[in-house]
Amino acid sequence: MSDDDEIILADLDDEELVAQMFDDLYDGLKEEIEEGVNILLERGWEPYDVLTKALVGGMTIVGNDFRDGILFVPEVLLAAGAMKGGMAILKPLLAETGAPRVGKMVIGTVKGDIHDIGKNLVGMMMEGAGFEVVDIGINNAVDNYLDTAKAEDADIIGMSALLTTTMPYMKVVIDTMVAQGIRDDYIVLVGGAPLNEEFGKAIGADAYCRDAAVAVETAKTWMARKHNQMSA
Ligand code: B12
Repeated sequence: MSDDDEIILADLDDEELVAQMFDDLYDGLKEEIEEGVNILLERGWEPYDVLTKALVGGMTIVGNDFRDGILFVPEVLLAAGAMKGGMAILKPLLAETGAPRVGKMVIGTVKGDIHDIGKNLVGMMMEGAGFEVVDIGINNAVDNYLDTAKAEDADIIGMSALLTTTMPYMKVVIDTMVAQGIRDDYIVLVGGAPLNEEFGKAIGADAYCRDAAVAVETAKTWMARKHNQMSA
């Protein structure tokens, strides 16, 4: 095919379209990603499937090539921008479940770290599951977490870190909570690609969650425990 031949996304079948969306995400083509998301939704795809199969799937490829030195920061930023375009369309749909408010979460990326896609995804999924989410953005110092959690009367503090150099900051936040005698006032959930279960335990978090779906399930379980404790 010559470069002049436009690919008509709507003419592709689902499998071809998702493959094309992987390419478009890789190339940072925001409008094409938004169009692809809309087409899949029109074809009856669940918003969650569009998110995980088309967008997160595409971002995984970007992540691998970034790791291997094939892609660089400017390209990854463009890909992230395209991903966010698609996520913006899905956000209201994921939040539209009409579920009763089951708890409140303050979520943010830790100090020194500006990665926010995973955090945003967790926030969206939590909202979709009926949680109220207060997003404090990126690069958060301990006071941002604790002041907001107090002001908002939150149940859960969620911390995200994507760098091995920033993940230890989660312990700073938890240690500060212990020092202030407020550790048990909140459920602390942590996540981000370089973390694991062991790290979560070592720093004193309540749970490490490998992805947004696990975050929702874990948050629900811990909220149920909290309610049981209160009524006991
Ligand atoms: C996109 C990206 C960027 C973008 C970020 C854009 C943005 N708005 O977020 C840009 C280009 C800015 C960037 C910059 C950098 N990046 Co970067 N980046 C990535 C990349 C490719 C993808 C991350 C991502 O969005 N993944 C998709 C989301 C959906 O997944 P996720 O974040 O893991 O989130 C899921 C789970 O982890 C979990 N989760 C996440 N957070 C939370 C929070 C809670 C509370 C819970 C419960 C769950 C949870 O649920 C999420 C959804 O399922 C990763 C590669 C990778 N494999 O992760 C590198 C990566 C994280 N980056 C890396 C590096 C080195 C950098 C830079 C230092 C590069 C540089 N030389 O400047 C800078 C750092 C800037 C800074 N100070 O933060 C390295 C880190 C290596 C390390 N050992 O620390 C990685 C691993 C790439 C690599 N292999 O080299 N990056």
